Amino acid sequence: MDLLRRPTVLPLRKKPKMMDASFSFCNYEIKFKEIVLFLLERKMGASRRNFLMNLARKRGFQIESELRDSVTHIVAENNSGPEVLEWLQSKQQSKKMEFEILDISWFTECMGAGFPVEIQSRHQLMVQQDCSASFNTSPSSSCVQVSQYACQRRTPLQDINQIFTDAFEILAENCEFLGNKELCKSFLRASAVLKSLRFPIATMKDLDGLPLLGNEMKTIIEEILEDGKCARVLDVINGERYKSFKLFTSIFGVGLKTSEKWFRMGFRTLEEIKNNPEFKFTKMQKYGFLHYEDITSYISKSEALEIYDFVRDIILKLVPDAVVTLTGGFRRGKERGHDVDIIITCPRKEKEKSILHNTITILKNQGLILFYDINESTFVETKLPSKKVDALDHFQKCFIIFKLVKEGVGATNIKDNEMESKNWKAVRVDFVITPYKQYAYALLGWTGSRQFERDLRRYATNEKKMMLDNHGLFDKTKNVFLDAYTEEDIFEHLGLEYLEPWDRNA
Ligand code: DCT
Ligand code: MG
Repeated sequence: MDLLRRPTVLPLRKKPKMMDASFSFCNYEIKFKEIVLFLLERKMGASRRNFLMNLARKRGFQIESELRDSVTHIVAENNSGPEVLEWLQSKQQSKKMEFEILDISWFTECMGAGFPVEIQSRHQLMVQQDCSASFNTSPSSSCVQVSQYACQRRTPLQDINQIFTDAFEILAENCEFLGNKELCKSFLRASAVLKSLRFPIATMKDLDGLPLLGNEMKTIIEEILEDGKCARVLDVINGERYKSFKLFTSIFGVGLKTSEKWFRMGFRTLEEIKNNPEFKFTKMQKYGFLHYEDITSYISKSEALEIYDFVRDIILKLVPDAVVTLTGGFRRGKERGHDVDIIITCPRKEKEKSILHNTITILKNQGLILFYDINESTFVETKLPSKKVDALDHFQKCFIIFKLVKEGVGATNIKDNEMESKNWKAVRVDFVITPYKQYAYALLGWTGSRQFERDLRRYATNEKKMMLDNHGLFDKTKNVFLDAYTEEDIFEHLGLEYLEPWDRNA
């Protein structure tokens, strides 16, 4: 890990020449007027600090020996973000706290380049956020306050602990492929805790007070801190079973059961399966193979918005007061996704019922549907919410492979069988249609993330004696369903502070 390694660019001098900071400052031309550096002496030592300060000045950087208001960049060595904050807290004489808190690796790269290099997340010990707020909380107490439930933590998109969370998610996925649900859950919960942190884990001490990180998780984190990788994760990703399951489940319409069957039959590649005359594929799988390349490539936010705008216009012409919302990952602020999730309702009772079939007919007539599968509603209003955290909802929905024409949706006349000279892309789109009364619950459920939803349901059950799913919230103490017309209403029923969709990226 960069954070732990001593920089190799700058050698340690045994006896650096001690210099008066202000004197040497005057001797060199200031090339970079917008930034003022401050090197933290803690764990760096006075002599090394002096040497580095002098070097920076020679390179045209402004550098302060004291922490003054003019400082824009604080650089620390072998310190974690919380440790720097702790030190800053002890020096609270400075009111202005709008600086970057960076690892020495950024400084050494600047010295090597001879100019201030772009700050990347790997350089940041603390992400620039409301620094004064973090400043008021001691690092250890802020750790203790991390809730075990994602619905009580803010989890923005930027994940500064990705090196660990990626490892946990691979291990979770592997457990899912092996049918080990409990361990899968543990890895996902641990990953979600780390995703919510606003500082990178740099030492094992940074884990103090964090929930859901058992010994198994800590061993993995320690190994990554030491080696930058984890042997167990590498074994998984190179393993036959994981590779095959990843491949098979990437086909539209193929789940764990089918993957298990194919794996047991000895298949390892898509070609072996696709060309096997003995196999009977579902219609969904056939289209999954046909559009495999497109479907497994990412959808950009602009592509998602293009489809959403196009579909919404059609629906609003049919039912002017319909409510059409882009949900899923894109609503949480993601720039890329694997599908486009659209949720539809209408305040006029039962008016939503005609929307799906009419919209599909229009899209089909325009040649924009490559495949679709409608699941009719099996929703019963009086039914209690499901106890299973991963239960699917009963709303009417449609799984579509949409033909997104690259010059703009619907801009040209599209005929079938245009597989060559392709000016379009097959995109997975899901429509969900809900009665107005259940819309807020469905929107909350479909906004995700999946882990956020799981924790929300777990919180409702364990902490509130309530049952939550995509259809509603049932208060077991009062024996009533709680009405909600906005997501804010639901958070309020649960006694939770409202979290915006972009803070639900657990
Ligand atoms: N969801 C649900 N019921 C389903 C499928 C999904 O309640 N049958 C919820 C969980 C998350 C959300 O809807 C969106 O699901 P995905 O599209 O799978 O995830 P995403 O967060 O949108 O991410 P991606 O970019 O991979 O689509
Ligand atoms: Mg999605």
